[in-house]
Amino acid sequence: KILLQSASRFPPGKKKFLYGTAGFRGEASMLESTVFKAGIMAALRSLKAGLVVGLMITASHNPVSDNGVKIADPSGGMMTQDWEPFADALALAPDPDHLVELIVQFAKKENIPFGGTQSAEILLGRDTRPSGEALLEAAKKGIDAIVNSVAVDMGILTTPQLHWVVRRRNMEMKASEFDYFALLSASYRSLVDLIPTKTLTGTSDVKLTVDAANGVGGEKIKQLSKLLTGLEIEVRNSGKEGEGILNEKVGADYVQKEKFAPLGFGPHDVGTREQLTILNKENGNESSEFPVKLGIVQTAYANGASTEYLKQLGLDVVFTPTGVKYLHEKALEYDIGIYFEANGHGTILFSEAFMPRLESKSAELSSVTPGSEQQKAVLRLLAVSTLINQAVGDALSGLLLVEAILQYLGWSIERWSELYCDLPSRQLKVSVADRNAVVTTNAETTVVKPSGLQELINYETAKYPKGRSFIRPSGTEDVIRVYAEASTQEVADSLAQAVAQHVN
Ligand code: NG1
Repeated sequence: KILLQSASRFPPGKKKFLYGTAGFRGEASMLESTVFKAGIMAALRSLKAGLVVGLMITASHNPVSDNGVKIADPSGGMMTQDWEPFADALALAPDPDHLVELIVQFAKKENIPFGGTQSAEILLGRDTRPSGEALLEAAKKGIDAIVNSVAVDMGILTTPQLHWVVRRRNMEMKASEFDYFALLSASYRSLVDLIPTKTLTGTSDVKLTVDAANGVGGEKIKQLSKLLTGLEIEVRNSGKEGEGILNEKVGADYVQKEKFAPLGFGPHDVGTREQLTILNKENGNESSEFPVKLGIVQTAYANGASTEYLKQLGLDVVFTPTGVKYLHEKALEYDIGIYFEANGHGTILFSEAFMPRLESKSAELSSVTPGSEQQKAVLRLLAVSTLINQAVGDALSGLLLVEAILQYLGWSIERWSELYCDLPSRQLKVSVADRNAVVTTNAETTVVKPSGLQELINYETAKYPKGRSFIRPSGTEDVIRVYAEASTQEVADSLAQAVAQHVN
């Protein structure tokens, strides 16, 4: 009855949303009913697991007028894909009666202790979008509509922070925002302290300039930097009043897709590219004495030159469709699984089986050969495992890791970016009536539907030296994305245009 009453206050909007690449996303003013339903979903997920789950209100790098909602599973990862069809069904429910019927059926099928004594706890986070507060209220109403569910408003957080807090709460470990920053800064310090000679910096502080895209990260990185020693961080596009608009000509996604430096950065600033291939070199040495199954997971958007470079290093590179949920799942198959999307989303996972091996090796070496290079290498890996956010990737922890590695190697950022040269590429978006008319396979590199379209793409691609091109429906915007890569920028642009014409 409570559910029916609440649901009638959140009638479905005109627009239909599906749980896409990273949850439900779209124009903020259309999302209220969907976010309410996501609140219900999150409560059911928590009831089923008997653990804490998270619900995040964000649209990441999308425009400020958009918003979105996604659920963090008890592990701290993305919501299990098994529940996505149910999420879609709820979102599409035409009226409160259908909604309640769907929930009751699903609870039965999934054995969810619905209406019993089992309780649910859902941690809510949101980014700085102005629409966030009202949408968070809608999520709370959804949670309140499920008996014995408690919503805990964590305030403004980054998505990776919320995922981390959920993971740690369920591990019964300290899990406040301060604990997160303290862990990152301590792990960073351990890594820097393990550097034999500081070839790059000498004794002076290292200075980093960060583009915070006028978003939630601006304030958070300032808080983190207060705990860091030996590293000075200047934040540009911090999100403060008057600094600029969220994601407008700023941010990693903008830099990667448009190939411009963010606003506020000029020709004298370096390091606007997201490139984490160096991590592979750091971890890539397999020794038969301590075998490590290491894998790199990429998507089709990874520059072809990065894939070639990784393969030349003898590393195992595999591909999945776009979206952290897919990359993460694949990376879990390795002792150390490294995954990054071309726009910077990603992290490193240390498997549950591998961590105890690493810890016992560390204990063994500290008694047998304390201070040896081998012991230090193991300590470094342990510090990496706590510095990197293993719930879901976090640019804040990623940049500290990169910084520590560059210092360890005595490399400048220029030296790093010279490791290999990206192939020229171009990304375009094409608006179509129904983006779901395009169906792909082979990690999104081959079009299955509409028939004949892949042949046209092949025909265009074959005309250009080193040409590679694919299309796919976006999971976060109402567009078909076109990607093209070729030997020169001009050629990559022409190939992208030619393929886009066929999509049109
Ligand atoms: P879609 O809209 O499905 O392409 C985009 C990004 C993803 C990921 C998600 C979630 C590209 C090509 N796609 O997904 O990498 O970041 O948004 O934020 O960059």
